[in-house]
Amino acid sequence: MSKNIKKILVTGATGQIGSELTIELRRKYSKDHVVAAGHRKEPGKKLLETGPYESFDVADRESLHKVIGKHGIDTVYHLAAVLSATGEENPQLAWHVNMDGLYNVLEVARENHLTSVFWPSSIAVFGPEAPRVNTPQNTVLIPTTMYGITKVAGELLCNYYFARFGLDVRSVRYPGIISAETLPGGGTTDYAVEIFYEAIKHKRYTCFVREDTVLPMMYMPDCIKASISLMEADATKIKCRTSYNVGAISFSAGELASEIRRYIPEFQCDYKPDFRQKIADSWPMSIDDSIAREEWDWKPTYDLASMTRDMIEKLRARFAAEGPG
Ligand code: AKB
Repeated sequence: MSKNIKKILVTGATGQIGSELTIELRRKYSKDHVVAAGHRKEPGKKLLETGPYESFDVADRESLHKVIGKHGIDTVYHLAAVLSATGEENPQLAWHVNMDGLYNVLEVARENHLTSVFWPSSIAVFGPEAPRVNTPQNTVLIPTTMYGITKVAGELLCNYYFARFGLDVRSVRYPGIISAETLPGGGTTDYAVEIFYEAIKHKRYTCFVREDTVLPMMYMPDCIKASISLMEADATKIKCRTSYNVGAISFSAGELASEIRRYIPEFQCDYKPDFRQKIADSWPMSIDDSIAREEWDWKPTYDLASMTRDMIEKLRARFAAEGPG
């Protein structure tokens, strides 16, 4: 455990990333020092049994303020957000949750002199005008989704709070995250997780993007590593206060299906693109993360083969333990 034990609040702790990040932070810093927070979704047993849990809406500043005071929080991982596909179905909700939530976290952090804030941005900050291959850290940011717009505005807000108030806000642009614990909800990259569940359970999947759709992805252990190692890096190394590109793996939906077929040869995947195809087509296919690698030693561990092997092993073990149904 580190010398200065942090008191951490994780918002969005019932979500895909929050549920695993909370457990890892509890393992690393002691379970009583990491408060999980959720709102709409019921917390799982593991989250409730391993440490404190609070239920509140982060868009309600008073509740956030109270929780920060009650637990003596000094660090916030602010993950609560509406993702890209839900954001296109309900842009007003995306703006409200993503912008009011972030603004509240930054304001409460400023007022209470918190030590640091982590907030994830996304590859959704890039739009069709940015180069799609090896997309650079600094390029034109004109996203065409409400989610992407909230992420660009959020990056600028974080940069402002650092420059104007000295708040230590740090951020990475998450690609699609693949994981075996909690399903994602409402994202464009969700197919890359659903495909595993369906391949194992039913040996069939209908993918909502075209077979040749290539997007940047990352396996959960690398996502957790990126988030925590950025937060633990010496402040002098962090030159970017908007958000860092972090790359890991890029593959097409068809390549993922073929990799899964190495373990489930009878797996059949067909493709019926819906409104999410347009979102995917506006995003990068691969990411240039050389600045994160240089400044705070970012390096992913998993490639397509090792991620697929691990996902299949984990899900098979979980489904076997859960039994039929
Ligand atoms: C989404 O698909 O909306 C997210 C993201 C890439 O930020 N997974």
